[in-house]
Amino acid sequence: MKKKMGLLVMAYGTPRSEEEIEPYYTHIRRGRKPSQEQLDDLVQRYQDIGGISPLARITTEQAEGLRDELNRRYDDVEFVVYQGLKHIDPFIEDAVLQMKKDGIEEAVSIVLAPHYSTFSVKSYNGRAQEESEQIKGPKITSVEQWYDEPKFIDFWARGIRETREKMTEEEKKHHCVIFSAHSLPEKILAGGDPYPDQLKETARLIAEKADVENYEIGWQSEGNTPDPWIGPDVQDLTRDLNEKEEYKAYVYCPVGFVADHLEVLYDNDYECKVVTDEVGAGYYRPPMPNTEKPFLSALGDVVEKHLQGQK
Ligand code: FEC
Repeated sequence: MKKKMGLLVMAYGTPRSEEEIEPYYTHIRRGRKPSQEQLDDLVQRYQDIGGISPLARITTEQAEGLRDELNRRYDDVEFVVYQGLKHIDPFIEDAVLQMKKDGIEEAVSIVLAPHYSTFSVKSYNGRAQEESEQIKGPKITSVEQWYDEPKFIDFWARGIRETREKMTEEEKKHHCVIFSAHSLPEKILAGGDPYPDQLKETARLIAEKADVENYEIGWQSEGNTPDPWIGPDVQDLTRDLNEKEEYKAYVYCPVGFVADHLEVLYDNDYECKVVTDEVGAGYYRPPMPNTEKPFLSALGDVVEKHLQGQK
């Protein structure tokens, strides 16, 4: 008989209806309700990308796709998938509890975000471990990072090459690729957080693989708080580059994310496009990993290496 193993796939989560926006936003703000103005602004951004985010559907499909990928690879193990979300149900704790109820004794967890930070991946993994300790639940081992996974790098490199094919001859000669991840408060840097260096390494590997001539690192989607956030912000960066270099096009690669969602569809496709229109340059963004087979295969490699003790 096959051994059953829990596959805990953790992700940010998104409201599934307009009514869920307020509780979701309150959870992101650690229980502080947003003001009416902040809420209206967020509701408007969701409306601008079509009402709600496609993230809920994509996360489910990614989790199921990874389960299927792993079940194809292992003859002696049956992976049973559980989705655990950071800011909406099913929360990470709900998923761990469900595994326990289902009699799962051993599980592997992965966060659908490539770069490790104390602010993000550490908190996902910490919540899963804490819940499992409290309920004497399944023994969970966690993947911590996968920013340099070869098939993940190949995915973006291919996207950039294909994007270049769509450019005019002038754009092909004078363009800049901007690799980005979600900004975080600058205070994480004081503790030596590896997040910025991991983003740099992802960018270096992709740029090398795709023969990118000019590239920069930027940060995006910073929160609405008084703290200083890691910069440069991708919009400011574009304006600065335009003054210095006069690129004819910019290729935005939000490699810190893995799906089409608000932070990409609004912050890149709308906000960055406003800037490229303003400076008269072309706007390009290669497709996100979503449920593309090579990406699911990259995640499969990550979990397999982790189970072999290599990651
Ligand atoms: O619904 C969707 O389509 C978008 C979902 C979404 C993803 C996402 C990813 C990350 N965030 C990270 C950190 C922060 C910090 C704050 C913060 C605020 C928001 C707000 C929304 C939101 N985030 Fe998010 N993030 C997504 C959505 N995020 C909505 C609130 C409104 C706004 O500021 O725009 C600031 C919290 C505070 O106020 O104190 C910090 C990080 C990631 C990438 C890693 C991951 O996926 O976990 C880091 C997707």
